[in-house]
Amino acid sequence: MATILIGVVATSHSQEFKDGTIDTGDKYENASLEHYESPEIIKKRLAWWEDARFGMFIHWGLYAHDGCHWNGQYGRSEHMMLKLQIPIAEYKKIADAFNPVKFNADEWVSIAKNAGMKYMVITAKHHDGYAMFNSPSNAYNIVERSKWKRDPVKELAEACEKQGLKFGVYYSLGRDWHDPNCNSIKGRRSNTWDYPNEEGKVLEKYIEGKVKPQLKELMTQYNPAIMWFDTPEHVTKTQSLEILKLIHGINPDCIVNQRVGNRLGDYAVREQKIPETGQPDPWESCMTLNHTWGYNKIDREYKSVETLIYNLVDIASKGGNFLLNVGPTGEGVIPDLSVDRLQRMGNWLKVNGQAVYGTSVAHIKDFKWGKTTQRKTKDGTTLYLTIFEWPKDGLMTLEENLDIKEVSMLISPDYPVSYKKNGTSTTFNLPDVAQDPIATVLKIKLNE
Ligand code: JFZ
Repeated sequence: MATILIGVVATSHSQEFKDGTIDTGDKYENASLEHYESPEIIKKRLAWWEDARFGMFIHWGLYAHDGCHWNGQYGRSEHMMLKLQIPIAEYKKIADAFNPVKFNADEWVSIAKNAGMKYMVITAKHHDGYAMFNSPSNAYNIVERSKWKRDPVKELAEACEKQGLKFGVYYSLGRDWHDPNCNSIKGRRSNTWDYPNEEGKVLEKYIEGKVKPQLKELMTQYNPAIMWFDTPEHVTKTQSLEILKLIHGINPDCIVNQRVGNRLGDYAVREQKIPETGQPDPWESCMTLNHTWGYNKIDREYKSVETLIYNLVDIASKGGNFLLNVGPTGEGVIPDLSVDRLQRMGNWLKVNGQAVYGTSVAHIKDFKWGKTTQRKTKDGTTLYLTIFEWPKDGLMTLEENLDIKEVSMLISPDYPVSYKKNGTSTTFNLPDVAQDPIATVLKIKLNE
């Protein structure tokens, strides 16, 4: 967990932001979470998750059918139904046609595993309200309403179990464009074209009639290790607490993210960005590979593998987790450009994963060549210095008086790295050029 504590900004009133969302906690970067349980319970629940560091987010739903297009119009993102104000009667036709014949759960899980990811979170229900799982309580679901009739959430849960990844589900809480009672942000984020009477909507009816039954199904059918909520918006604190208790009543080990609303949940979420420093709460940064969460056939601008590895190590150095998104196609295929990036991240992690998994924040003064992490065991502390900018002539001076037992590079463990102590600083003599074109990790075991 992050050990740096920074100023806590507490605001009790909810506030509306420019983009129309309502504050439910995660925009106040430095605000702390509240818990209904003891810190020990939460720490124990998060133990595997804090070691994992890297997970796969999957946005997959009807919007992927034609890559965020509908009837020749561009729907921009997984928000296509709202953006184009597609009537439910029309959107249902996508459901009828959805037929991801190439879907293979084991393949998706292998892609995640080869990338070095330790967990997976898939959209069980996004804002369009369509359940991508078998939902006996609500017929608007993939098993009932698609040619395909399979349950990808079940298949992925099983494949994760088989291949040793933790499995989680995403559930859109405060937005549901299929439910007549889900109101959101004065109509700007809800379905007002099918259900124009925004004032007549009763969120409670939606929570009781759809959310709770579906959460019970998700919990009992797939036993997820994580419930990843989104857009809590008008959900009250009482409702957030009821939802948490419903989940923990079925599985007390299930991790819940902050977007269960009202500053509750086990960990904080940062979206599409990395904070400047460590955070008071356990945290996760979720990010897209290109610009869109759901599969968008014209969005081909991808982050480079260098940027992605930098982001992962940067996040780890601040005590956080990286949840990196893929948007599979309507056929059920993770796009090649995504697989390529993930595979190369995995190759780097095979050599350098020690610097990421199970590490914590290290406090090295003025480390300007990259990012640092550390691992503390009963045998002492090991520092990992991930170098992205190679020091000139291979000479790297840390303003630290280090009591060193052993020092080596993970990529070339036999290369004799020498060092010289000079009062309060230590200078390492590294090769003239970087050993890894992306990042070279220097591992320093300290005497303690
Ligand atoms: C939400 C969704 O609307 C989006 O489609 C995607 O699923 C993403 C992971 O989550 O978008 C948000 C939610 C919260 C913020 C921004 C976008 N926020 O608090 O800044």
